[in-house]
Amino acid sequence: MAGAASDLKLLGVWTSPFVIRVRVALNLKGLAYEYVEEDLGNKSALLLRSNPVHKAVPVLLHAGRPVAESQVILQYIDEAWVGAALLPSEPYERAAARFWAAYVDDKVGAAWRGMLFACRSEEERAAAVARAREALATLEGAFRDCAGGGPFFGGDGIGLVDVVLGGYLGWFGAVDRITGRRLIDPDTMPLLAAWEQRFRANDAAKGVVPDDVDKVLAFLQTLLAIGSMK
Ligand SMILES: N[C@@H](CCC(=O)N[C@@H](CS)C(=O)NCC(=O)O)C(=O)O
Repeated sequence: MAGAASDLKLLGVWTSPFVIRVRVALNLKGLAYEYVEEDLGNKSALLLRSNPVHKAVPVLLHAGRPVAESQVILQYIDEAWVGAALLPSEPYERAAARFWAAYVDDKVGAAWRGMLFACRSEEERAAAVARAREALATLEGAFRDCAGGGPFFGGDGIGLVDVVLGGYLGWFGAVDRITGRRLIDPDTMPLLAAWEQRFRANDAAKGVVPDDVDKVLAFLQTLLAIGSMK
């Protein structure tokens, strides 16, 4: 163990997919931490000092030392503390999990920005939604291979790919409301739809993955007003 959990502070924003994944991982490890909600329109001195390169959340401070970039933080948590492992122990399986986690942020993450923050018209939003659906359909196939018959990408337990994708679920609900159609459509993506239910119901995700669509949509307006997440 690298240090006491009471040494942990997380700078975040409650809707951020990147923050949510870290919170789920901390919960999975059973680590207590102080959560500090940031205002992206008025970033704290601690955030600016802790992540001077990107000035973005999440930042995990461990005994005062900052770790930035959510996927780096996730791997740090996995290496620094025992408990439920996010990454498999077998090198090939670790590589596969890292591949799909990177894919989620490359494809789903880019589409997420396009669907909600960077679209200047409904046509642009629709194009981003189509890109998100395409990426999710690919992940439906990946789930079969990664899960090996288990309930999660990580197999029997929640793993790296689960927390990385799971962080976006609150926003998917908002997109569903805006477009009037499910992004993770149970008819075309039955494995992912069932996975979503299991992920949301897990104790580590409860209270962390937003489920109040109205509240998320109201927060979207705040973020758009300050020009965040472009
Ligand atoms: N690649 C980063 C992305 C982090 C990111 O984009 N965070 C957003 C919140 S969702 C942020 O803090 N943006 C700063 C801003 O909008 O000024 C990660 O994985 O941690």
